[in-house]
Amino acid sequence: MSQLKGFPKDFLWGAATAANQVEGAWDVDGKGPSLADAMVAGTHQVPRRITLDIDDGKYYYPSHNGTDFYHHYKEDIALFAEMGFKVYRMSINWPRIFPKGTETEPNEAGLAFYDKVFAELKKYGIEPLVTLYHNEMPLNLVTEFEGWSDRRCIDCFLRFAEVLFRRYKGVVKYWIPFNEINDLTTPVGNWNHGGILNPGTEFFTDQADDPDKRYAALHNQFVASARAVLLGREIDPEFRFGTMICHITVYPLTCHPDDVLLTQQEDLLRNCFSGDVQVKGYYPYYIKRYFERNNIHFPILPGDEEVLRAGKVDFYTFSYYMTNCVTAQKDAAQVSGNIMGGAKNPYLTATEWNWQIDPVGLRYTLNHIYDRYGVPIMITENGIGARDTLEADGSVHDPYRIDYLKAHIEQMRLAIDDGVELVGYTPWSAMDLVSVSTGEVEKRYGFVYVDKDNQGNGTMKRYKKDSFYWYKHVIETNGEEL
Ligand code: BGP
Repeated sequence: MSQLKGFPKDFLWGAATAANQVEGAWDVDGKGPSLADAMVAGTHQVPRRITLDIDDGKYYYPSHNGTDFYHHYKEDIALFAEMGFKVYRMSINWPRIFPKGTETEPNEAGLAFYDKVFAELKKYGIEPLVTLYHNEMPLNLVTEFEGWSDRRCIDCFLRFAEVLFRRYKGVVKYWIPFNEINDLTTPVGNWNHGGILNPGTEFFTDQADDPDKRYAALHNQFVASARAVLLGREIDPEFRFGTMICHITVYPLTCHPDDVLLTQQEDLLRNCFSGDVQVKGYYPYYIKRYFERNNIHFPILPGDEEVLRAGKVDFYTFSYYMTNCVTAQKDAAQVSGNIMGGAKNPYLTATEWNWQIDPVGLRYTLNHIYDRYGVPIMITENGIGARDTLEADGSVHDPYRIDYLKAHIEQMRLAIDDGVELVGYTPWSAMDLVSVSTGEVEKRYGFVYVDKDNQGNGTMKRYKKDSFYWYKHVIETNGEEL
């Protein structure tokens, strides 16, 4: 591949996590509960229960101790540095800073934790990429306000953002206001993206839906994001903001025009709409018709559209795990996905959790996105959830993870050669953590193995997987040797 252009010299190699999935320490140093702390453990077969009254005696809640980054951050960041990370994507746990979300003064002990994390990253020259909202809404805002469907959340969020912007000016440059903001285009997004628990919802995978409320929540997040961008730029003109889209690229299952048309509609609604609002700054024509046809109504207040236009983001980021097919046929075999499944692609294999593996689809997606927006792109999540075995000598052999990442990085390189402005890559995940959809730790994603099982047993000791050494070499050679 040496005749290809190759990765730019300053390419941001690193990896990602989210606070609620790694930190643990859910009630330590003044932290309040987040909605993630109200999700009971599950598995691929057993759905995660949501309990507003957290009852540790009755249920096991995996985020309560996560993989204990809170007490291991020094050791963990040293491991990230050993791999040669240039960037670390992390989120800030909102209720660590505002335990209920409605306070006017932040919790100093919570901020002190992130001061230490950023100082540690700085020590190794690792650039932080900070997500402000990654499923960490204070639980109080869920019960008091019905989550993001209530506009008052916007001001609560802006107070949180302002505290961080002022404190970490000159420390953090890259911000992502909302993780996978398009998850609210699906009913499964109600709970952890919207903080909405409709009557009748017991389980994460099977939620009662009220589209008016759900799209009101999404609108409020668009406004909150745009206002955060405007405020951030006022505080520090050096700040750069990105959208973050859960990009589930879709193909027509057949070339029947009905399948092709359905695929286009699905792509516009799930993948394009939210990015269009955040990068282009307005609601696109097709979504307005979608709302009319489906009788969806929610308030857009005077001034909102101006704010969306003014508070556009600077760069585009997305998660990429799989692609799915779309068809008008009713009996097509199905596969799973993080926010939605789809029809099975006969040319692809899938993971144990039935997520289809499609590296070439990543090149296709990168070209599609760059053509649409023409702004710098980062892939902020990409990886494989798999069962790993810790050997007696402390080694972990994970050739399937190396194969998955290698195949995707090859396609990134081809996309760069196509002319796409890809500036960074933070695969999921830096270290083992709690899976969102199933609550398992044994659905492992990390380069670093953490000794903890699905029931919370284990020493929390860290071990370097084979993929750790492999990725270190990839970074050392700037993607030349995979
Ligand atoms: C994305 C989320 C991540 C992460 C990932 C893997 O949708 O942004 O937080 O968890 O999916 O999914 P899961 O944890 O369900 O395996």
